[in-house]
Amino acid sequence: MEGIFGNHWLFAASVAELPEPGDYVTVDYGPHSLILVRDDNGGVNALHNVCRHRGARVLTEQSGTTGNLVCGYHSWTYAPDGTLIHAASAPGEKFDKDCFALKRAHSRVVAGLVFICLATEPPEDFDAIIPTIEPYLLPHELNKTKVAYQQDILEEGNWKLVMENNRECYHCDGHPELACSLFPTWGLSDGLIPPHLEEVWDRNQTAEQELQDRCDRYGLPYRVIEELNTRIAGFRISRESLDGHGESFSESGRRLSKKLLGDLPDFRLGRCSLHLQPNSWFHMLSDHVITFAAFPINERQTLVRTTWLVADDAVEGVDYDLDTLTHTWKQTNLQDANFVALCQKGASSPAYEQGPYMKSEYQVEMFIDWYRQRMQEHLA
Ligand code: 3BY
Ligand code: FES
Repeated sequence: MEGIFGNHWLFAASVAELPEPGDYVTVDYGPHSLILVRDDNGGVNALHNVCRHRGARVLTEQSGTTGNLVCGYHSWTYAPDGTLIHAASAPGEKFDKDCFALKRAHSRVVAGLVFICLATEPPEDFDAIIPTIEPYLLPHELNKTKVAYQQDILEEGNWKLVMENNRECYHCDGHPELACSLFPTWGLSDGLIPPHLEEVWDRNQTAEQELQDRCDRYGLPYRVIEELNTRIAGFRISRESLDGHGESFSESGRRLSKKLLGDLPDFRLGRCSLHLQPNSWFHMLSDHVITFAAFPINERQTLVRTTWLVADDAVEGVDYDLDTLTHTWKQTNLQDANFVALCQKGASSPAYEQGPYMKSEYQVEMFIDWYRQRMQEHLA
């Protein structure tokens, strides 16, 4: 927790989860609890959810709207920027309210995604990746989206198992719903295609070429940029084709919401996917966005929060059906949660010995490398 979550920029939420001034969400990373509150200028304050009086949790709901933040124990009252503005029966001039503001964490918003950093001095390398990733993300205009649905799964596994599982599709035979649209050949390359996926691979190659032609026409970036183990803010970004109609994560690959996001010119834009170390991944489509965050609870449990965003003017029941919109990834997440729990159980056995990674698991290795390097630096 100290070496990774205490030192790096962490994904927390998207701006759609706190659209108006005063809107807040609370997020926990192990023992840390943070309040993210939207301020009047469109920024997001990140405050430690720990009362400066006797330490009570100040906000206990996962989300809501508030003017000031009032601790439920003795009513110490804080402004949305954390300043202490009221404490009853304070001991006269000896008590300086300015010394008891809620502690702040660093926060920043990148293309509508809210990140926090618990370190005193946040690593600067995050700045370096922003110009690279923003051109992929900005066309989806997350500031003009709303939350259609949020799913929390308490996974019975260490957060690293959650991330490892996300970084490969070697297990994608276990995702029948996802395999309709997300090519299960993801992570494979020519010469590594198992016989049962050869037909899918050919379709994948054709779809990829068509998508790239379309992106060239619209000026959308699609190239895979993979810096998963080289920088402090390790990432992978790309725009990749989807199977079938190539529009969205449905059985046929057709759109799941009738409203395009932002000013996107076409539904057939595949998925713009961002994988970020240490705790998040994102799929941005023409009709909706899905954000995924892993919040460690303890060494054996992780909360995985998945949020589906649609255009803010899309109407449920008219432009999208909630069950259909969320079906593929709800199922996929449950299947993944099961894989993670199985690994936690198996790897906890004294008989466990690490086996080799296969070629299509190279991104798991990159995650491990990233983790090992960061931990070595931290321990040094
Ligand atoms: O969601 C992801 O990004 C990864 C890649 C493909 C499957 N998987 C769960
Ligand atoms: Fe918050 Fe006392 S612990 S007011």
